[in-house]
Amino acid sequence: MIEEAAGSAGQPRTLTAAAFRDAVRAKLAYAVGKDPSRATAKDWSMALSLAVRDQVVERWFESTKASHAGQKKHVYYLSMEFLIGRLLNDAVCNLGIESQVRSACAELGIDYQAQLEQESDAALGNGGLGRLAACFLDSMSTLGIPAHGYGIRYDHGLFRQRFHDGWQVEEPEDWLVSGRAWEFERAEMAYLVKFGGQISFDGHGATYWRADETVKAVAYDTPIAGWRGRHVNTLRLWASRPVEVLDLGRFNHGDYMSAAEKTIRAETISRVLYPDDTTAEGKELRLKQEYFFTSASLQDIIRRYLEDNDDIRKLPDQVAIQMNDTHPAIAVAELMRILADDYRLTFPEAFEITRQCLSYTNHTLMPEALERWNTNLFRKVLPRHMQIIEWIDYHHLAEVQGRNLPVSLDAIRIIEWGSEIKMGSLAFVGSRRVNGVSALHTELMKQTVFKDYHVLYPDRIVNETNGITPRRWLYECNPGLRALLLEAIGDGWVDNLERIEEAAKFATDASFREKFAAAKKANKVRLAAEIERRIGLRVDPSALFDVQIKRMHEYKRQLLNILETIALYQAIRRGPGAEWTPRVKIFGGKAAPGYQIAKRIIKLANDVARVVNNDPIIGDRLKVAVLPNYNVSLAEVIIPAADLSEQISTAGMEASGTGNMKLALNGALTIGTLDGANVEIAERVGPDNIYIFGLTADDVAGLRQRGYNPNATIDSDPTLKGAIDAMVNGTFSPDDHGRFNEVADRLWHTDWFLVTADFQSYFQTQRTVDLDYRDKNRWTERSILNTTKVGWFSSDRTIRGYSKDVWGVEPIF
Ligand code: BZD
Repeated sequence: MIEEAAGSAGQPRTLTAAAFRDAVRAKLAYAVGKDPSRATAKDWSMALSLAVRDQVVERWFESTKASHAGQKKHVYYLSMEFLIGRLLNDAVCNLGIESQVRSACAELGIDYQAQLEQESDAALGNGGLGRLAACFLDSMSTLGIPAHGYGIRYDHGLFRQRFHDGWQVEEPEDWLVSGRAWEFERAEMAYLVKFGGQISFDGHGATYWRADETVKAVAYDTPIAGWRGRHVNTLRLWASRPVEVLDLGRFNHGDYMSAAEKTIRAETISRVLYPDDTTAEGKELRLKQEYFFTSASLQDIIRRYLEDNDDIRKLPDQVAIQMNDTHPAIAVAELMRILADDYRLTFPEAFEITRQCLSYTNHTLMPEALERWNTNLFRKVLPRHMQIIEWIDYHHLAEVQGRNLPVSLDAIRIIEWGSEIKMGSLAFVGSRRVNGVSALHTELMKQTVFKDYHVLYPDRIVNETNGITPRRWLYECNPGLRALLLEAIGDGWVDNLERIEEAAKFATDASFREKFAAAKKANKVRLAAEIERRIGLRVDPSALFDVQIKRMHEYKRQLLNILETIALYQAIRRGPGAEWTPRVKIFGGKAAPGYQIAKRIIKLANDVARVVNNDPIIGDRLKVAVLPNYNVSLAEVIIPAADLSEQISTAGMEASGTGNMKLALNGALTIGTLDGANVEIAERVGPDNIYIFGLTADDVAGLRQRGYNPNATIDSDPTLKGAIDAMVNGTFSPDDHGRFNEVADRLWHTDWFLVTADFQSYFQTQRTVDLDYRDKNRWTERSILNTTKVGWFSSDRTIRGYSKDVWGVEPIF
């Protein structure tokens, strides 16, 4: 038993280093089964994690009791993705036991940092959407909002990216292989989920669904501790299992393969995360995944509700369910099905209750990324839900027809032309609130994709600008800056990030500035070492570190950055003697495996890097580091080291962005378009501390409507033309001159993402950055102002917004 004094609520308990050291030893022996002399680094890391986990578990029990006793409304966050990353340091920091843990490690002769790196990343997400869900879990626990996150326990998270000759190669990710300290399997918490089959009615109001496939959803729980361990919520992930472990009959007949067939079929559902952040491939399986986790979660929510309540009609008093994008939008039909078929409510009653419980967050306006399901496929997999959606569509249209409003009925149909179900429409119609993720994005939702719905339900759309947890994205990943802030203003900012502004007054204080610059430099040295370790490239830590880290996508315009790199390279070659500001361009990001053009752009980045980095004329004036396998852990090393943050999407296309917030909080200045949350960042840091360039969302819409001709732009801009020409004349691909022809052709002919239209403005702005970076004092001052002015972008603020505007919930303390 660990010796500790029980603290009062909200107070960290005291845990001695010696007690913790003994606990780790005990875990190593009795849980891992190893003697210290034979233990590997992995074994120690497991023992350490298990000992820390014990500390979380006690608080977890208390939180569970408190949320039951408080009888407060509970939040259920349904998300196909939770990109939580590593958990050990997060738990240690949130519990406030870092010094004890570090001392214990020192006494045991193990290196804490090295232990942290043993843990594999839980990469159960593609990008921003999944990471947002993870930040929200941290904030809900920190604020004491009783909540569950519900998702899928994929055997394989997002693929591992390797470069082979500069091309992206995808390898399976296997985060579960070496055991996981943080989760608890709940074999008893299992629900049946059905697919396919027939629906019949008994003539007395009862409906029967005879499915032709049934699987079991088994729960795995991970406790999520908030700041100072004040409250611990649960992330419950579902694994898909067969209902019967084995077909013994077939097995006994020697038919081993088909005996295992059902198991394989069932387990396939939670096998992989779809590595696609635009369109879903493997359509049927994806639909099954969506229904699988939504159904299990709703069954679980209702079971929990009925533990303390007996009137199913009052479900909305206790339950707020958030749909993270449309991936769980089938919840609209599933909740109605449960209420109508299992609890015998009428459809109108069930629909009202459903609409009171559910809300929906939209993360994209791109038409190709809005989910649609073919009705034949849908009917085959979910026949009962198809009937319910037809009812909702009919009922909702009838409701509108009676109101004589200026909307076209075709635009608000959920089922389009009888052949496709628009999941955004289903989610909208079945929700209490629908939110966008930045002010601009929400405005555009009202004006574009949800224009007609907004006329019908003018109060339904609300904005909740995204946020990031300052625990992971400053306190944990940037110990140097953390220490400086603690010394200067105490720790109030960690759970009230707006208080970080108290340090703004030090922006002109020479000694603070020096320490701030030193912390940044140390982070750059750390990143430089990581770059060398990963790709063998040596970079100078005093150069400007210019960072673009995000999924590879045409609208995010990595190509604009690469073209600027080429143009800069050409300019340096033409005049190497001029005064250049040394720059390291750092790229990180994965492309969806089927997204050919994005993969070619990765190849281009690597080809440009190879030529630039090996050109003796260039030397340290310009280096290009394309880092493979960008993930949460790598982000934690890159972000604290960045000087310049590239947020250069085509205006109107990035819903919000959250990397922009993380980088600004860690003192990087943004170069960006007026897109997504950049707009709100610019308002807060002020025009002197950000580099805004290019077309606005209105300009983009206007230009596209008028018809843009990239030809004229390219011909009139020799810098741009020179860069595009170099791309196609073999400068970077001597082995295959035609490699980038298609990339160039798109720029010349359509340029949907307006790379060429924004190039000149971007290139010139970068040259201003070059000049500004030379004034180190002034740059540091502006960097400090970035860190101290973006406190509003804490996900705690975002969660307070959802609690008030969307869920109607209050903290339990
Ligand atoms: O969501 C992203 C947006 O592109 C960002 O602008 C925004 O900041 C974040 C959080 O709101 N969207 C995604 O990350 N989308 C996906 O990852 C995704 C995954 C599967 C299917 C479709 C989209």
